[in-house]
Amino acid sequence: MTPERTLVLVKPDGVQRLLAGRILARFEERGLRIVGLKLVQVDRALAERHYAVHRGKPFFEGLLDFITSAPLVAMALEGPNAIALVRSMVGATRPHEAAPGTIRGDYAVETAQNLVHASDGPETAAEELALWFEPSELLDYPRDIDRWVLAPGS
Ligand code: FUP
Repeated sequence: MTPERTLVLVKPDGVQRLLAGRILARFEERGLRIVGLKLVQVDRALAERHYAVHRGKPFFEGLLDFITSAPLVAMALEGPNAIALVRSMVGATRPHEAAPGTIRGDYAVETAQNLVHASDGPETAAEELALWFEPSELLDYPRDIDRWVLAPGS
């Protein structure tokens, strides 16, 4: 099938707790490829656009304060069914409802500091990737990448 692309953020709590590499490794170990990756100090305008769906909710201002408080890691991941796959690995929004084995289920206890953001559908993935990455920052691999990875030079 055609691979999908999705946006994942390791939010400031994840970077602060030195979990960015461990979280990225989970996605790589599962079989997703990195197609974009950067450390970002988010400004208020980007934060407001990213969380526009939550404008007016009681936690909105706190969410903006949190996401702009310190650098985060933004990544674009690619693979078959990447959007749903990543969501299932991240776990429920409220960590006490997140299954053990998910990222939030293994590392988080607070909803406001639940480590990771992941796009929740094809439309939001496309919108969020365009919001967080310039087109030139999203890279392609050779079409025969599996052969290239498994048997370099052959
Ligand atoms: P998710 O898609 O799982 O990241 O969850 P949402 O888009 O519903 O929420 C985005 C972020 O808002 C959460 F990661 C944390 C914050 N939030 C709260 O702080 N309180 C809430 O009741 C709901 C969400």
